[in-house]
Amino acid sequence: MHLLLHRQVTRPGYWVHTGMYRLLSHSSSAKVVKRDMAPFPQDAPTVEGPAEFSRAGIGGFFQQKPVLKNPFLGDALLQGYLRRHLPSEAVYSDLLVFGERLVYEVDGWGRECETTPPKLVTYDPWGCRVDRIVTSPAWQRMKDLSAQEGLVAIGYERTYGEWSRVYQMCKLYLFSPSSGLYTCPLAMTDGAAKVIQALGVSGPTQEAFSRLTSRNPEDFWTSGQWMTERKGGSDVGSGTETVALPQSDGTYRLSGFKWFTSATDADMTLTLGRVADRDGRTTPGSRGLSLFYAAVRDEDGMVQGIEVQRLKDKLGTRQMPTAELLLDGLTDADCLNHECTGRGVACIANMLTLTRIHNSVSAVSGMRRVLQLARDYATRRSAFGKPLKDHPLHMQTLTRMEVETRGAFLLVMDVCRLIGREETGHASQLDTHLLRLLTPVAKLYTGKQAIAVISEGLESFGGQGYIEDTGLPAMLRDAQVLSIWEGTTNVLSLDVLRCISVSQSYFLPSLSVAVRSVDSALCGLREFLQEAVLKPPGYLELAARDLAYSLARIYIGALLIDHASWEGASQSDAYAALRWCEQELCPVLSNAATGCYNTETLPQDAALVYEASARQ
Ligand code: UCC
Repeated sequence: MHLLLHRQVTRPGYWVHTGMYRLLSHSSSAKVVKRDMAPFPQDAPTVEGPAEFSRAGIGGFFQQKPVLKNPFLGDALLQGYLRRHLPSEAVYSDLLVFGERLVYEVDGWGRECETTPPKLVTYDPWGCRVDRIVTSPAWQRMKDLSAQEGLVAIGYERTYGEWSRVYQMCKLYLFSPSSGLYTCPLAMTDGAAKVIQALGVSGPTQEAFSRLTSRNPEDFWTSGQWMTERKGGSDVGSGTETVALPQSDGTYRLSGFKWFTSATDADMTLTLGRVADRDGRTTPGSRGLSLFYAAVRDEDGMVQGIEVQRLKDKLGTRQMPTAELLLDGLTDADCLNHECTGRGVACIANMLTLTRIHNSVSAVSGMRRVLQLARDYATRRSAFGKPLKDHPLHMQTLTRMEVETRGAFLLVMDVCRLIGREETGHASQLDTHLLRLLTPVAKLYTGKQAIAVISEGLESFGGQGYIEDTGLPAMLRDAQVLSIWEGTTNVLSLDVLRCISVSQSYFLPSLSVAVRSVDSALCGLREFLQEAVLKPPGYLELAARDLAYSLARIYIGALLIDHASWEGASQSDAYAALRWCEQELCPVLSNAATGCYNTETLPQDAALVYEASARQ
């Protein structure tokens, strides 16, 4: 029977399947399969193999998979941006070599991090509580690589002055999609180093700072950022229950429950708590919060004064441990804002700025990676008689993704440029205000863009984009967190609103160089703001998200035009600017015209959402 269904005919290197395959495929001719094996010598005798072990009639066609190529070489905008702003041979060759390393070494580790997620070992075999978080070998290799490649250090060595942050973030942008989410601990590590540097490197934080910024894997530390407690992660002022009890040696003992702690295998952390007075009383709200530093592990890597309650079961970011921690008298915590207790939120704000920038870099890098794979695939996959790349509708979709990605890249790099200027003392007052304003704008906008672009990217692989072991679905799962952690879209929209009320007069004139569509959107934005301040309280809050989107689109439009006007720009740069400006740049104005920010409709909104809920 088998022989009938599956007859093998020899020819060097080829097997011919007939019978069952023909029945299943309604094909009139036998299919030829190129076997992945050394060809038989021409004169080899024909040997009939055991048919039950030969391959079933699975047909002759196998789709070629998308191939990851050097992501630096494949990124025209990144190269153009560096040629324009940081034309350094050393930077070019570092990124080129790093790009090769990513393809041939690191990308596989990233996959291993995904397929070997961390585990919590609560007890040792003898019943002792150990709370050990076991991560994959690949995750540990990522830590060593991060130190060697200077992924945090570059931002502090400042070899390229005000452009050092751009250099660092370009490298992280290449790394991120292959990093198995190791960019998360790096974001917090970078943020912690910046907080420590801003507050003054001294005492216990001296060693921490040098370890966080080290290029030596033996010395390198990562940091956590424990801000979220059970009462919530957005309203930190009222959600933080952690109490800090002063000790006679000047340190503090922390007691509380941290609900989300990312990359919990970190060596140290920054966290918020309320200093208790002699009677154990604390000050409520934001004013009662102080900032603490703690090295969380002993020399054997064991946590001290902490119980790891459990690891979170997450939609994505499964590569890294996210834990619930009971701070059960975490000892030796140092208060970093002794002189000004109650300034905890303001003191940790530097960390928020940097992690939000890292978040934006990760968002744009995910967009770029899915595009690089999708465009490669479009050359390998044929449908309806021609490669996908020759189908105009498919190409239109990729073009739209490309325009989104270019816009996001320029926005994010501009924020990196601004932080570089601020850190090296080159920032004007306008730069400082723009940095404060654009950080949440970039984070909220690129977080949402990444989800949309990566989702579209998956679709460009057809059903294969939905298949787990292609590695593609993990990209979408991991993107979903980008709009949530480090401030949700709405929380950041409200932050943008806070910044505008401070810096409005500095922001608007800075875009006056943009072309007509950007100009008219800018006029629309000005008009909206002028009218909005006359509206009843609550109006601007309802408009906050659309306002932030309008700022992002207008600013990106101006950046694309600016980049396209550079003498080294390509035709594609100009085309990207044109395509970007085709969309509605100021949605807040047109939505305002519909009356959708009027607070009178709030009761109807609630009635709509809760209709029938009372009957449940
Ligand atoms: O921890 C998390 C996950 C870690 C993983 C990190 C990886 C990320 C990248 C990965 C890449 C792959 S998620 C949890 C993170 N939590 C948040 O992001 C908090 C979200 N909530 C907010 O941002 C809120 O707006 C709060 C907490 C800042 C609001 O608190 P308050 O107490 O109401 O704050 P105020 O009163 O608005 O501000 C208090 C002070 C003010 O300073 P002064 O008093 O001088 O005016 C503010 O100007 O803090 C200042 N401030 C800021 N300064 C507040 N926010 C900022 C800011 N963003 N930048 C500068």
